[in-house]
Amino acid sequence: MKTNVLGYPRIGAKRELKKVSERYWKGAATKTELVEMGKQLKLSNWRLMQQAGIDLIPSNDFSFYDQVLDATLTYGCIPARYQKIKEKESKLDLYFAMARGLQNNEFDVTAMEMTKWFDTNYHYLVPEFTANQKFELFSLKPINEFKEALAHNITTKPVVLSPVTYLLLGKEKEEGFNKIDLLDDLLPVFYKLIEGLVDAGATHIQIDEPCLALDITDKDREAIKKLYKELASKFSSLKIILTSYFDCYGDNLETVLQLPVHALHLDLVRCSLQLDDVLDAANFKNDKILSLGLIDGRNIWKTNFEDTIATVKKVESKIGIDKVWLATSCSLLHSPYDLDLEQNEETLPASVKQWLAFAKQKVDELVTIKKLVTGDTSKEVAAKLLNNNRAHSTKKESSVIHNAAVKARVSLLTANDSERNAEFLTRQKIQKDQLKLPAYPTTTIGSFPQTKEVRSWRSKLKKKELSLDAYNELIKQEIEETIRFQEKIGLDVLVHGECERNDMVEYFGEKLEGFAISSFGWVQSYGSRAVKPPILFGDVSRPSAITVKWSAYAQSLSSKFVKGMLTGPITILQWSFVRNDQARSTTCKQIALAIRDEVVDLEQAGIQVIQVDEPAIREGLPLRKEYWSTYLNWAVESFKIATSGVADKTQIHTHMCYSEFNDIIEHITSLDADVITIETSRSKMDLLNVFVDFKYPNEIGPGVYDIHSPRVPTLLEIEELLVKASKLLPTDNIWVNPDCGLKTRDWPETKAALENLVAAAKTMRSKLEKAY
Ligand code: 39S
Ligand code: ZN
Repeated sequence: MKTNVLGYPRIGAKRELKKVSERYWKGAATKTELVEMGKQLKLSNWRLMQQAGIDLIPSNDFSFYDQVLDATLTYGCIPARYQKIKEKESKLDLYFAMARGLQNNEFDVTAMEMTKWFDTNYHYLVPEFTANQKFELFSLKPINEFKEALAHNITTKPVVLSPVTYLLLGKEKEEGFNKIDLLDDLLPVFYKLIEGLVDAGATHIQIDEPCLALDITDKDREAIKKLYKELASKFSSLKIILTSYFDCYGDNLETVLQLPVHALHLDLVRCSLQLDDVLDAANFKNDKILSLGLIDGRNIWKTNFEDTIATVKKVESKIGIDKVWLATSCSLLHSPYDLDLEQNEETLPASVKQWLAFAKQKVDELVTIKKLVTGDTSKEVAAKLLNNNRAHSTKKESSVIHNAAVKARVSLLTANDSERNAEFLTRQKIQKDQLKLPAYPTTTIGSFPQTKEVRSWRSKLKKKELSLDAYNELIKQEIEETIRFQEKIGLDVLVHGECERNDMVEYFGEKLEGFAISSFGWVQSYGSRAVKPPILFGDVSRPSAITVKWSAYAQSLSSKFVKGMLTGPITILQWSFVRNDQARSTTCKQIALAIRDEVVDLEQAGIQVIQVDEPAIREGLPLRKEYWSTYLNWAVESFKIATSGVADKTQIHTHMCYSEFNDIIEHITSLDADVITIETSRSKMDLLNVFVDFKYPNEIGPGVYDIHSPRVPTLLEIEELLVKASKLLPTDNIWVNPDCGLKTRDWPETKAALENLVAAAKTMRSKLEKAY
């Protein structure tokens, strides 16, 4: 029986890679320093797994930015706009130009598009294909990393992204071809890569094929059959580990079981039922090893040893111990590094910590379970089992988890609790009378630039170098400046700027009951950016108001309306580490009730416009369509629970990013927010069409400038977008706002862009006046 780790986190236990990358991009660190940091991080991961006794240690799971972008370089699929950079710059600088765009005296190119990696909070860079796409083995990273480990006497298992999944994750940039038809051109390059790995001494290769967790077409399945058949005939002694994760093989199982691979990996955390499907399948010939993904790579709970041992024994009795591997469910990329670093009892008490395992602890779990299954009778291993049992038995009854009042409140919810009093058209009239905003009202999405200075106050507060009073005073000043700034440039609905928040989810986790907060539990979000998801371990409630003080203060400064800003229940659920001992729908409703109380308190404090953000609603969708409606029903209900406690005159806004709304527009509509702001500027308003076609009845703020780029949009560009929107939507329903929050931007570009935004809205208004 082997232990198999699918991938390891790579940003460094204390985000070392972030720090050196950002310095390198600014010109403050050398390429050598950056590359050396990469080497150190890889080596320390390999050593850790080797010393723990892991049998299959991954390589090529490291990345300076993103593993899909790495594959783009490996397969030489460089979009034409980077051709000049490719000729003149190093591969690493070309790579960063593709990841981040490049603007200097010589070059001006945009970055590749980013999107969510399956249903995770990780973003990958989307490959771009043209009809005549050419491929070449351009970067030898997988081979070099294998050799790098070998030089330290560590034989690794290279992890490569399958050419089929690679194509399916990419985007056709021209009409008239199907990306999967590019496979014939890509395969020779892929085989050359595999040959290079085999020549370097690789015996096992993990081929990641996560498209097998999605609904794919027969044509895609044929492509997969062809790939593995050819691989087996070309590399007969190579041991291929076919790896998919995040969901069941489902409809693809029959295909998968025919493939001539050495081992088949099963994500048994996300889909435990598929184990029996595989063992009972008519075409399961017991010719493959099963890699049992029983250690959760996406969450931070300790594995239940007893349950895991029982599963392994069951499989063993059917197919024999030599056919069973024990594995992480997916790459540990989505886990934080090391629980041992957590020493802050106040934010992460021992009572909760005893239930947790981060990446390093998960490696130890794998090895321990292997020992337990293979008859290790040492005292040390027996003690670990005892501890594990104890931790799990305390969980069922623990008073820090279970709160009867919260459970009762959820069970007493009625349909009434998720409906506003009047329907939208009535509310709209009341709100127009109440708010008296001009046509094309302007607003922002909520956050203003989070400067280094603001972050340093929080860092000093944590280190007790700044008192809470002094910190609050600084926050108040920052809010006042933000309000004055917005008044000066003439925005209509203001925001307080959210400078008091480290993150839109972690901040609420810190204030709600039922959450714990780690100190170093960082997980890569994209490139050098990371998030620290709060740990939702117990029933959720709100001990006291969270944002009211700041919003009320901001409102007291201005005669204009200040919008209250909250994160919605679905997004808090989706971007936290969530308990696995109760249905997510129940947990989501608990959060919804806490947010509802906050919404009501904001209204009580005189806030008339309240935004409840739900950027994660789409990525929460199950990977397979058959489960969508169940999810959407409780997600929509949760949002409505959170937002329906207010009077009709109170205007509820929501905001969503990653706006592919085509297939969920009906549910977006049923959220019944008075105003929705969405990301549309990159697509030049194309994303609006779905709202238009569906005759979306409520008000919309289609984003008119791309905040993910420092570039300042011109007045004319914004006006053009608004003219386009005004032809598609009733004037009464249009808002004017940026694409998303401004927290990653700097002040100068923010000011310039918002000035143009306000000017464009004014131009639109004057056109209206002329028309009447
Ligand atoms: N998921 C979540 N949870 N939140 C989101 O906003 C998003 N947005 C999308 C999708 N998923 C999300 C992703 N976008 C960042 C920006 C955009 C993102 C995701 C992450 C981001 O900038 N993250 C920061 C980073 O990687 C960390 C944010 C944070 O928690 O740098 N900041 C802390 C704060 O403001 C500071 C943490 C820190 O770096 O308090 N402290 C320094 C340290 O510990 C000291 C600070 C200093 O003195 O400068 O060394
Ligand atoms: Zn957004």
